[in-house]
Amino acid sequence: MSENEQAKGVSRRTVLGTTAAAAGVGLAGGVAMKDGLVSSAEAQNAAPKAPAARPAVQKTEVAPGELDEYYVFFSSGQSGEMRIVGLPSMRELMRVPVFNRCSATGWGLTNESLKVLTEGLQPATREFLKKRGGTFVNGDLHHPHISFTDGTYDGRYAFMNDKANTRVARVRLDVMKCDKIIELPNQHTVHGLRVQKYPRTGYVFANGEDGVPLPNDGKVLDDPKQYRSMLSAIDGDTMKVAWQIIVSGNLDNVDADYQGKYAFSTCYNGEEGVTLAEMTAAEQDWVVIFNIKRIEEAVKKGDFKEMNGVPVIDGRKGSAYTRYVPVSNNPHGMNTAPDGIHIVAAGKLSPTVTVMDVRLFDQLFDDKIKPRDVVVAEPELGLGPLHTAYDGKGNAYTTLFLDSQICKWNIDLAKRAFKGEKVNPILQKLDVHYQPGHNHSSMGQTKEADGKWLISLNKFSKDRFLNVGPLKPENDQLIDISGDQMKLVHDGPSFAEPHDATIVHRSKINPISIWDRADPMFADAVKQAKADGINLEADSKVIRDGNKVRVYMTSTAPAFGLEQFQVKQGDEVTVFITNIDAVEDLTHGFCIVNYGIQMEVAPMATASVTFSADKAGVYWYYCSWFCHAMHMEMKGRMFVEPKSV
Ligand code: CUK
Ligand code: CUA
Ligand code: CA
Repeated sequence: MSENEQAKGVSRRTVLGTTAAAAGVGLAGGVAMKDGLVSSAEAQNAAPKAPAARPAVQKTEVAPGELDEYYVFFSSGQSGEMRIVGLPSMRELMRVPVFNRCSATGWGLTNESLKVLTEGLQPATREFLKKRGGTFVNGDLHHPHISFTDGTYDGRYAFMNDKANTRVARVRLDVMKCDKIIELPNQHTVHGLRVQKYPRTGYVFANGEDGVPLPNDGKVLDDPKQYRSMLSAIDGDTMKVAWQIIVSGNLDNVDADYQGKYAFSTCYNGEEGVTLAEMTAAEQDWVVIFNIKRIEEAVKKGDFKEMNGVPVIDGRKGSAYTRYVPVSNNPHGMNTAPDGIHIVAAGKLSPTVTVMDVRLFDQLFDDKIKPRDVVVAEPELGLGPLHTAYDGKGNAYTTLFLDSQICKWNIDLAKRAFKGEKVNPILQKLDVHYQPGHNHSSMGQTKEADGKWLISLNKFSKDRFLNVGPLKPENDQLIDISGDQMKLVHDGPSFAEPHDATIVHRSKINPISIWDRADPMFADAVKQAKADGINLEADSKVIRDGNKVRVYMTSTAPAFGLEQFQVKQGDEVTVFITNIDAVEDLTHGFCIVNYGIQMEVAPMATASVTFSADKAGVYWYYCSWFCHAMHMEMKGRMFVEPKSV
């Protein structure tokens, strides 16, 4: 046994151990897993032997000064930010704070970011957060997805969910900053998130994973029969919830078709249970299909209940707006193939994935066929299938969490096998290290899938990196899929914890380098300055307005417009910094020592921060971005005059 196999064996035992414990309390899931073990081994034996590893055909090295070919928009899970990584180098290029707070940029501290973080909160949440600094400080960002026009990325926005506090955010790809965050009303957690691919985004679909009473005001507690889960459709242009639809069971992952007609979600809790034992008790759960046109008509004709300002439609079993396709117990991933025809739900507890043909959905909604008639293949791939990616050449790549493998299989062969032909759809299994969740192919979630690269987002890294203590990084592995066989080419550690990523060709993304002074991001600061008779790009001045003090200053390397300013203890102070260096990459920062103030001011941006000057004394402020040979000297003093007694 090689070291890797050993490690894999250990991890498999560990994870199966958990399941075995579940089986111990009498779970059908445990049985399914046992069956899966046997059949997975058979499937593996039946798979053709992989030929000897051929050399990588694609260059993975990006030499100094060279640029990557792809952007990867990575989630960071419970870190709450979005990360931008270059592919194939796998170099981390940027971190974009979204649901988290950021010490470097001042996200969560500046007025501009606080506006984004607070304006989309529900009134009750705003009240709840009053004693907690006004915003959530954590988030759990799982699914970053890029806006589409006509089936491919249009480079406008990235949308993403916060599983922790039921929010959906939008990042502008021209400046790589978050400009909108909304909290979804009526829903409890948002897990799966994907966007409408056609004709454009359009809708952002956000899955509610956990059911709660509606309204969730404490009148109903331990009565799960009254709990509801729902899908939200958010208008990506306005970032307002367009409608919500209540489902039977719950919702895990979601995707949309290439025709603009349907969205579909996996449900792992058809049992509507509240414990592990209950959630895995049944033989089957389902995929729920949403008929977008019918739902829009329902909203038009008033077939909904308005809750917290949002039309909420009843889409539970028997509804005209949904169909429920039974699949093996506790499915997870939901992925549309770039052929625009096939969608794949991954089995998780079942060693199978279920392939459906979206062209059959019209007939299903017209009740001309039965739900299971839309299933066109159900290949058995291995243990713990979670997510599927595509190469645009008819092949699919499914992560096998328990087997620690990527299974490459052919959709057409799987369909033929489903019809009874003696063919094996499995083309190759590749060991990954270890326990993959999502995987992603280059442009693979668009009709322009190019079949070049795959990344496997592995949950465990164990022995793959220098030991950094009990908390280990995850391991994002790069795989060359351009040839007949997958080839592992790079291990990349990442911190807690990417669930999902989107690989976008660089030709689709065109960020600017210098802020436009008319940018809405600092429109409020511009407005306030105007009211105070200040020209932000030229004036450095202190304006007193009762006990409110507004300090305006420019920053141009290596000096702030003010070398000192004076306020009174207890004043509410707002400092506006405008970086007037219209020079690419010449970012300044503004930090006030011992006052907990720090923010980024990129070229031609205005950033502002408001605080209460509660401590009297001398406080130096300094530029925190190394901007000039005299950067250390780019500083000044804030005098806080003590309150007279
Ligand atoms: S989920 Cu984490 S591995 Cu949130 Cu897309 Cu499947
Ligand atoms: Cu400005 Cu350092
Ligand atoms: Ca279940």
